[in-house]
Amino acid sequence: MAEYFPGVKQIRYEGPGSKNPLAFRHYNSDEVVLGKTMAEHLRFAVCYWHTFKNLGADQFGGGTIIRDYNDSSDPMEIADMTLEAAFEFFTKLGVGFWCFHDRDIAPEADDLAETNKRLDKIVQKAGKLQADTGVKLLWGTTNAFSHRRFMAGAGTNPSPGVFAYAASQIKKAIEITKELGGAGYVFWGGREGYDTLLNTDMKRELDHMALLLQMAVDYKKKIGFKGQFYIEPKPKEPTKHQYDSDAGSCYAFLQKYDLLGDFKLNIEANHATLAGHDFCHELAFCVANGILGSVDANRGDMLLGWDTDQFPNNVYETTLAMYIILKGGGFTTGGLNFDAHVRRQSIDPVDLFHGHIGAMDVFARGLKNAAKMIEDKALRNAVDQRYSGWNQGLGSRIENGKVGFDELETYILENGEPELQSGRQELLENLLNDYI
Ligand code: XUL
Ligand code: CO
Repeated sequence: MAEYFPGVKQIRYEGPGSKNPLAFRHYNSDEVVLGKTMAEHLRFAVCYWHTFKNLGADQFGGGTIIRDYNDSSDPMEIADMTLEAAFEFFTKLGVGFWCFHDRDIAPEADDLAETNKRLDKIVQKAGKLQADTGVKLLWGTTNAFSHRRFMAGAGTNPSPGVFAYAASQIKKAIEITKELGGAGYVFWGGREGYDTLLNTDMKRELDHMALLLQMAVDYKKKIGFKGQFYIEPKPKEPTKHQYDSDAGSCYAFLQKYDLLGDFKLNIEANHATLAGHDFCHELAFCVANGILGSVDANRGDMLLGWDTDQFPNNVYETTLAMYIILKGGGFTTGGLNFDAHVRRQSIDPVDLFHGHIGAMDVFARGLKNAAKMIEDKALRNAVDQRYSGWNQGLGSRIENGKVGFDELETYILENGEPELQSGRQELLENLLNDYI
């Protein structure tokens, strides 16, 4: 097999003092933190689409990045070479997992039967590379948003024919995810929404989306796929309004259609900010409601209003994120997938390593900081203290449903104005900074 990253050797942990840009300063895969290794906690995955298929194109210009594994006029030869390059990259970087869309790994042919044959060929090779390297599949997914047939959506398309096409494509993508031992499968509805209400029957579209997901659940059971299904919320882009706009809207949708038992969420940091939340809000909402599944780890740019998909680099954010994830029990089937790409000017293959090394280190620091916060219990004690009024007396009578409006009014008439307490936000912000 050709070597596509010849200038880079295995990336190793060299500790915080290292000046080697191709080494980890903080991510030490076997180091044990709170009873598990860092690799087990963080479950890092490289995404195929941005890392190997994205060649730097944007709205104003074509690709800027030239790769050896892309140098052929035969699309299947490109697919073969790209897969080899990908597994070389995963191995040299030292991640345990990868993620892909069906159309990332094998190009679409003239009809579905031929397309599926191409997929089978590549999946066979991927299975062999997984076995040779030990790299596993975190999740697979379907690209039902790039082809022109999906311009008005997949499950929410006004045409039943397009709905059927999407269903067929998802069926195959679940099959290959199962074949590759995937721990999960993601539904991201990039075009499941609308561009204008003038041509949209929203109720019908939502009902159809639920039907598609129910069919996927039925099929998953039929073929015995044991992986976890996830929905990945995003409010907009490419569509003006996407139905799965944030964790709250996904939760309501899953409850309404009785799908809550079969789905968790895959939270992406940049999607949270597009929804007007922050990453940690979305994580905390999921933990509070038992639906945190996996994470697409990236960041946006405060001054740009679109999905810039940059690599995470903010220790403050990864510390709080890991604190919330650990308090929620940590990852089981999910992990941290770097849904991020290098910038258009970062044209060298080594830039892919710099992006991922920095991202892994910043989450490793987040994990270690969060573990200390959990051990010290300082934040937890402050929150427990704040809500301690609910543990006895009036609070416990309210929580246990023992009182109603009449009793509460009597209580206030007898006891007068309630005592207030400080939120202590500044103190707690200082406390968090002490761990960073
Ligand atoms: C798009 C996005 C997708 C999903 C998988 O913004 O995040 O790549 O992660 O379809
Ligand atoms: Co994503």
